[in-house]
Amino acid sequence: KTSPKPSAHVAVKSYACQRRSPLNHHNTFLTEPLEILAENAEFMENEGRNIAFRRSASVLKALPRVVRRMEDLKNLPCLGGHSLRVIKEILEDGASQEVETTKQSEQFQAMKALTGVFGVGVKSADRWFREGLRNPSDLIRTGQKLNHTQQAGVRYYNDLNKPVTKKEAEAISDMVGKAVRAVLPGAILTLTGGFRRGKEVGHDVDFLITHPEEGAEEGMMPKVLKWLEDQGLLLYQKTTRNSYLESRDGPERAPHHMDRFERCFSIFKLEQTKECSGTTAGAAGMSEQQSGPSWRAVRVDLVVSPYSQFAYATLGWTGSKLFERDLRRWAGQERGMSLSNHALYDSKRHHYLHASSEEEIFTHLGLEYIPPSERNA
Ligand code: DGT
Ligand code: MG
Repeated sequence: KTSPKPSAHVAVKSYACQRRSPLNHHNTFLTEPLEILAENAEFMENEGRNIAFRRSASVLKALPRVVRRMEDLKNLPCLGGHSLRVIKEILEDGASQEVETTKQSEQFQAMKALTGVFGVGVKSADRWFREGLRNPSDLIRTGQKLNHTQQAGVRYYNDLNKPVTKKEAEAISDMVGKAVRAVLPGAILTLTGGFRRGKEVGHDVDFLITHPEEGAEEGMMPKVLKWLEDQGLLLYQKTTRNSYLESRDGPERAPHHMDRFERCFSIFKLEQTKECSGTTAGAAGMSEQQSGPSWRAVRVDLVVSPYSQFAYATLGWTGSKLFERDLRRWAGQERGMSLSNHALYDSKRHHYLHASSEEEIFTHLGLEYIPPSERNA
């Protein structure tokens, strides 16, 4: 037997789904710079580098105390040479040159501003950047061809880049709850995403809808949307159809990250109380948002799931993104299973594993249960 590790060194597991990652941790001064580099790698479409920096940051989030010396990082998984150099520089000089240069770079700033438009991905943003465009006003000024989503994204740019508070999420939850119960009594609405993990603010509000009677949920999305529309609560909506049932290959064949639930990307019109309404004057060229400070636009995602898949859908939509990614990786690499937002498939025994709660899914995967508030990997 080997002697136990000195108590100064904490053991941290290598998959994010094996760790507890609280919302508030001790090493923000290191994780934020690493996440800047991750984001920049994302803008460069360097997925390997993006994930490497995200993993490094995530490991530091799970530590029970502040990192003060490089010594403190001994035996920790997922910390590559590049991340270690960045951490060392921050510990020694208070900042990393590479991170500071990245933050100041015209490309990083432009990519951040352009991908900050709802409906704009890295590819379009990069093309526009290379054409000399730097921000959403440039898109309008130069008359770029925008799809409906991007038009809404530009129109509500300021509001959609303002963090959504928990209070606002609760107000929207009340509205959606009313809509859901009005069109289908007995339907269940769950708040997912970052707010379910205990975040105080978010970039959107995520919901999952189901009904205990299997099949009753079918066709409810258009009805919910019509109800909301009739109340004047929707500024924008785009529904993508559930293609799970029609799919010829089962979920085990579908790309892991792919989700086939009926889903609606929407923008809500949220009435504001006097004290929370700041100025909502649009940026140059985005003048349609002049209805005064009485309301704001909020991004809302709605997903409808059959009851039989509800546990998997809940787990899949609660995040964080890295936690989800590692759950799927764990399932595949360590268990020979395939996990999606719909189901868990045992590839060795050739069958699906039923689950009616998230706890059961963790058990199927041979993982200790991690509550949503500790999935902030
Ligand atoms: P934020 O930025 O405050 O809204 O933070 P989150 O964690 O709520 O992030 P969000 O809203 O982008 O996504 C919530 C979770 O939903 C995320 O952790 C994974 C899942 N998710 C988001 N988009 C997709 C998607 O297109 N397909 C699938 N399968 N899952 C998704
Ligand atoms: Mg969210």
